[in-house]
Amino acid sequence: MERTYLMVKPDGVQRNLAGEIISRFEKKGYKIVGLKMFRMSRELAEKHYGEHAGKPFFESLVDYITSGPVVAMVIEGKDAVSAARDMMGATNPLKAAPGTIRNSYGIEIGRNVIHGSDSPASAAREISLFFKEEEIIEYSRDVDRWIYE
Ligand code: IDP
Ligand code: MG
Repeated sequence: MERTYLMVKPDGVQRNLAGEIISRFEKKGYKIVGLKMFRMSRELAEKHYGEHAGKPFFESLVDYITSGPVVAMVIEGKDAVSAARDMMGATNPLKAAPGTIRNSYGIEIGRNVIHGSDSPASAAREISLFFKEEEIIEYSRDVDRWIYE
């Protein structure tokens, strides 16, 4: 079992898509083990997107991600990192495969509705950046035997 960090970005929250997006991961069968809403500070945003520092879109990316509240979650399940990336679709919503979250709800790369960790290492880093240990809830679900064989 693997965990990944997902975040409905400020445009997704403003457009009332948070519930819809959370629901996709719930319905697939992933277990939500952390969930909260907060507004990111510039300091945290610059840390989170550190790999993009210096790129032409960096300042507007930080403006965007700090422009309003985000809904952050940690989900757990088989191959959660890569499966969630597939469910999100390509970074540019116009290039994202039909049916993916970014294809369904976005048009522009700078308003692409959701963030998801791109590797298990990024997931570990991002989960610890945004969640305290006690905010991650360990629990079992009876339904798991109907999701996993
Ligand atoms: P990802 O979110 O699919 O992992 P990254 O390349 O890590 O994509 O970029 C992080 C975020 O930065 C993207 O989700 C998007 O919001 C923004 N971004 C990436 N490339 C561009 C660009 O060329 N113009 C504007 N924003 C961009
Ligand atoms: Mg990325």
